[in-house]
Amino acid sequence: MSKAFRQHSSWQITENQVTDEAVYRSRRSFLKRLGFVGASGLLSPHANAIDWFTHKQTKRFQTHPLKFQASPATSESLTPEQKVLSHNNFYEFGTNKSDPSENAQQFKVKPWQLKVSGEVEQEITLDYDDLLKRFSLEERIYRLRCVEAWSMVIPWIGFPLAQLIKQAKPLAKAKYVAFETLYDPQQMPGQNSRRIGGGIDYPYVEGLRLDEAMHPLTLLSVGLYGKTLPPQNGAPIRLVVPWKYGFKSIKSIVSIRLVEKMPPTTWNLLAPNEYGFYANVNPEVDHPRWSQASERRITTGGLFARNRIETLPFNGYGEQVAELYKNMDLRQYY
Ligand SMILES: Nc1nc2c(c(=O)[nH]1)N[C@H]1C(S)=C(S)[C@@H](COP(=O)(O)O)O[C@H]1N2
Ligand SMILES: [Mo]
Repeated sequence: MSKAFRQHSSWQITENQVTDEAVYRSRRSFLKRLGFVGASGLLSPHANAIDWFTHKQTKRFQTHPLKFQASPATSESLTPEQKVLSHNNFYEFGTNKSDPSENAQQFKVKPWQLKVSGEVEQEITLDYDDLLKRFSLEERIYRLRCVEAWSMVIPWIGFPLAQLIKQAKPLAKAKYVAFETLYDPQQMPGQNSRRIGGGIDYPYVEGLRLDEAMHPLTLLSVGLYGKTLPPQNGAPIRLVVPWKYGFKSIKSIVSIRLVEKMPPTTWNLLAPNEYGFYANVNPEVDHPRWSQASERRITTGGLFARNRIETLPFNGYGEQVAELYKNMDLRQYY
């Protein structure tokens, strides 16, 4: 490709300028010019022909504003909401970054049941309203570092996992916590097809040591950017463990089980030499196929924006969490 060809002309819009909103407006005005859109919406005779055009815009999942204690200001710039909502890993809805936001809009979060069980004195079942109302919600602005070496800064809303676990009263035997995503192949096309679902055995499972789960930074998130979670980000409730690679932050959770032994985890089952149980962000331990020393921070810039930054040990949360691993060889326990 010639150099001139690669440069953007002023009339060309770059990827980052194309918001859903802009696409929606331009499609609508195009349809209007063709006479397909009236004050009351689509005219039925042409609905089929243009269905593929409008389907995604007319049936978006509805999120709701939340009441929460705002986070103190931070120096880091937040990743734009539109990026947080459209660049996702959620293999149950497909393996491309745009698949979850495109395929998950019909996802049903009501009714929902999240069960806390296993080695506990008090089993707990939370329904959809409990998730949003049983605990006071707070905002946490966290960096999210994917093992694929991209990262974001996201204003989550949720409550510490420790609060829920304390209510269940863990027994002395409980040493680990095992998490499970909803299994519903009817709703999640990736669970129905090894091709769409990336060859993973579902349901997606994750785990933490009990002391990691009880750490005050470990969050159960029910929202982001002031509203309830959209399905592509793990509605109605997902884990956020900011010092670990993103795959530990399991989405759309239905089960939290306190257990005696280290539980199996999805990515470790799939490729044990590439993904460990701990998965602490560590610039000194490379993935067998790429370096983990730096990351691409997803900002407003496009693919070629200069946004490569150094990756920090424990994703920059070492002061708070390094103590949890003080006698461990982090090369062995990656
Ligand atoms: N159930 C489930 N949870 C999941 C995943 C998944 O595919 N399925 N992907 C993980 C990965 S690899 C990352 S990086 C984060 C991405 O979260 P986000 O899309 O909200 O940014 O979700 C994690 N949780
Ligand atoms: Mo990830």
